[in-house]
Amino acid sequence: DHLTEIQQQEVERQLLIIGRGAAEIVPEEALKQKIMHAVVTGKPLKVKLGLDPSAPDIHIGHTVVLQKLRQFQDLGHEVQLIIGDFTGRIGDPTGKSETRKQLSEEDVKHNAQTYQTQLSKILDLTKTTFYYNSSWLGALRFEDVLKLAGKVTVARMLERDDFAKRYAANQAIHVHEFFYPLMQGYDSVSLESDIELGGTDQTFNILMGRTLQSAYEIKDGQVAILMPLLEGLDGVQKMSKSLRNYIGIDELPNEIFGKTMSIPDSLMTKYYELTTTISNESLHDLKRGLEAGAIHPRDAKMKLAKEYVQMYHGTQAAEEAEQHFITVFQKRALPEDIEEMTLSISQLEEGQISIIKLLVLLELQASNGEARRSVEQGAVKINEQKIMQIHDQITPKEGDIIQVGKRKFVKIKLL
Ligand code: TYR
Repeated sequence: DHLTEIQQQEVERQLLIIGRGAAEIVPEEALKQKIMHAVVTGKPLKVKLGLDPSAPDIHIGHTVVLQKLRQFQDLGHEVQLIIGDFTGRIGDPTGKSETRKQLSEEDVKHNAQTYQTQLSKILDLTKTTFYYNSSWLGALRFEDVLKLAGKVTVARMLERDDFAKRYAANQAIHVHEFFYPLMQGYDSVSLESDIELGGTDQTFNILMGRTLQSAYEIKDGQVAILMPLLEGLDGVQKMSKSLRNYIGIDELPNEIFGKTMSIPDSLMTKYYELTTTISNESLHDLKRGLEAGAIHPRDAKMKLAKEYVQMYHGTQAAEEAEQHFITVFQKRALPEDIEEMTLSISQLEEGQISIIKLLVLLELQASNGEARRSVEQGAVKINEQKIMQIHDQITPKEGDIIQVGKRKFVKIKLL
């Protein structure tokens, strides 16, 4: 309250930007205190993000936290980017039902290198310091490790639900897996981070950092900023390399464009909010427009696809990818007289239906099994867009054209 009015406004402005899209901020009050402190003293906050280089590609799912980091940088704060070359070798057990295979030192080195180049497309490198956590974790002696392990109880470890589940199900938990959260937390001790970013699945690990900072007598422990997990192209599961439902930021422009066009309509605002730099006002307008039917989801998607190519390959590539998509889409000859099939709204669930069910209902396929095989073979298209996953949920619209193979077409009539 000894802030000037201008300082107070600045604090509010920063909180608004930082809060956008965040699933949770823990503890919220501590964030405000930290920002107030930064505004008054002019000392930037140290904002940490760790990435385990377990796969060499950054995808749109990762950019959710990266965009948030960029917002911090634009507000004058500094980023501590940890390449988890040491943690990456154990692999984060978060969300895993089995012990992960440990990566080799070689893999980790190679992946870490491609990360740095890709990250420079989003972050302001003048406000980013890169760290490799092997540089401090690798230097700990056994007695240091014992001291670290002495700060946390087994009961607390077992509070983490994936550990709890495995323990209850008599599935192995190896002791080194308990070290994962300790190592991640120790990174925050080592760098005295003010804030740590992560997806909501990182809650336990990040709060462990806060606990350990306090155990190592660092005042005002780090604040957790937890971002929602972004569903991938299938619209259901979290975007990830292993599920092949991702858009890599290093993919070719036409790939990025085409993949973006296959995102379910229902996810448009979420993608815009979390993965683009669109202003809060424009975001609001987009939301309203889509809800009111004034903006067609397809147009919103075209714009998003172009935006991604522009962000990761530049303006010219964006123009070209858009043109390419339009030409290919329009050139492909569809038969003149496509049979219309009626679909009743009551056959949908909240406007949606699984692709398998849809194919059978429209009599394009005789059975679920047949439908599944066609999707798996890449033979199913909606409005010329290939359907990738058998568990895709579709939002059918009047006039949509569903195609199986080269010859079977149906146009949807909604009733
Ligand atoms: N556990 C994080 C993940 O899997 C990566 C990470 C590693 C985060 C080290 C922080 C850290 O200090 O996404």
